[in-house]
Amino acid sequence: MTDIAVRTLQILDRLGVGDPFEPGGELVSRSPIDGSELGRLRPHSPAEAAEVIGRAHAAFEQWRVVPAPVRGQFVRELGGLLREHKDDLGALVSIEAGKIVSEGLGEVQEMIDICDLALGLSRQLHGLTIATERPGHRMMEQWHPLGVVGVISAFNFPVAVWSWNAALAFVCGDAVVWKPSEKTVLTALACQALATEAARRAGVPEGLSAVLVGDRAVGEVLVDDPRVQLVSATGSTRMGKEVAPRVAARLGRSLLELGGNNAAIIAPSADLDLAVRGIVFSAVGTAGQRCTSLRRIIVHESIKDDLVARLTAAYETLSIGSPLEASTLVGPLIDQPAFEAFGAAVAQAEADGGKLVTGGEQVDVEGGGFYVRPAIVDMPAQTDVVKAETFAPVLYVLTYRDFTDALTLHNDVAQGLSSAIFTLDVREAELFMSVVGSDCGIANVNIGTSGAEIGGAFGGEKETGGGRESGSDAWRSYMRRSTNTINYSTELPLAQGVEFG
Ligand code: UN1
Repeated sequence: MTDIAVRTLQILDRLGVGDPFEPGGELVSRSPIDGSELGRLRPHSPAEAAEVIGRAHAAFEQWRVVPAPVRGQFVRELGGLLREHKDDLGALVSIEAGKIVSEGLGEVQEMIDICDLALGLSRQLHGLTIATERPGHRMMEQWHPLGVVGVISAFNFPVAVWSWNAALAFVCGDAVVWKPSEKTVLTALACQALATEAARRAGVPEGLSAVLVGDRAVGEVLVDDPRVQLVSATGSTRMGKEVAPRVAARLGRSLLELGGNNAAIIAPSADLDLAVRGIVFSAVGTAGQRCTSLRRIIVHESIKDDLVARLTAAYETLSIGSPLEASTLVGPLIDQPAFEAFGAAVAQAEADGGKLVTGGEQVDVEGGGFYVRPAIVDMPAQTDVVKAETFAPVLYVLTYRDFTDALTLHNDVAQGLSSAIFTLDVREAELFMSVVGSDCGIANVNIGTSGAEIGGAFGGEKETGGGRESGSDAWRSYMRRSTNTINYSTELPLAQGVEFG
């Protein structure tokens, strides 16, 4: 057993998971830090998955009649347990997803934040009272619990994505069945152990929160089961294009958080010191494996050389290595296919006439794993490879002269998640956020594309899928609306002035 495997078992034990491994299990759990096997797990069969959904549905029927502020106590307990176990869960995220320590902890903090938000929300779920045209009548709306919410999540935010959905869903009166990425099952089991303990403390019906271990076959059960009212899926656009039509075929709802191809415009007036820091964090943080990672910069021709020189200098000082080392800024890619996609994207960009400015090569780190030096490629045009999302740290540089051309380049990709502009010109900033500016769900000024906080609605347009999670009014996706008209008069006036009899 490797040191990492031993440490993993100790963490799992402290988080209340125990030893989840079964020799001979079909699902292999690995750490990208050194590629080593942590253990094997037995996946759920499709029949078992259907039973889990059935139990969640039965739990929902009890949970929906619990008053929302009382439901809030469940997420209050969950938030407390996450605070208590933040270090262990953060370390497990580092071990299983390869995030540096600070980002592993940051991800758990994001879970704590959404629990706080959901707790407050449990006393604020509200509908409108709307003016009615009929005398002696009142019209209003109520928001009712929806049912079982199926959550499908990716490896790169192995715990936070579940919590954005689950914390809201629980206070909204729903049950949650979660199918995590098969690359990050251990962190999911850890969340489930904490949710189980929180549920015990808060007196929540058994089975309200459940995890399905397995690959696509198990995910398909969740997608196809009519008892799953909402499927919230985070992952690639390819996955979303498979999930959405299947859920739609049974007229279920889906909430999609798919690929991004996020860009930043760097205008001549930009504060370049600040821009460089914002760009580097967004482009190389999480080794470029966030859906919000910065993948394109569109820089004014007058400052391009200066900016690229500064970025190159910053890239060349990046410490790349084990994410468990305190000094590391760039950890490993998740696996070999991710590494191959990185190499292929850089090679294709060069074949398209791009000039590799820095990085692009593999970095040997003792013990193994797929580590790379983040790449910057200066592109003559926005070619197909630039328009595709490569889930790795490749940053393409594009140049503009007129601001309108920058906006056109910016929006000329299929994805629409996050975006940024670095400028001190208020007209450019406002234009960028206006209807004719960025077509993304997130448009930032003088900060990078990644690292959104949970108070805002999170999600994007076009091939990003249109869903919104986390803050603002995203909770509405997890409830159903009932419009009620009440007549407290002795007459029966009909709407639209209709006379009948
Ligand atoms: C993702 O990569 O799936 O804004 C989500 C951010 C994080 C969420 C990323 N709060 O970068």
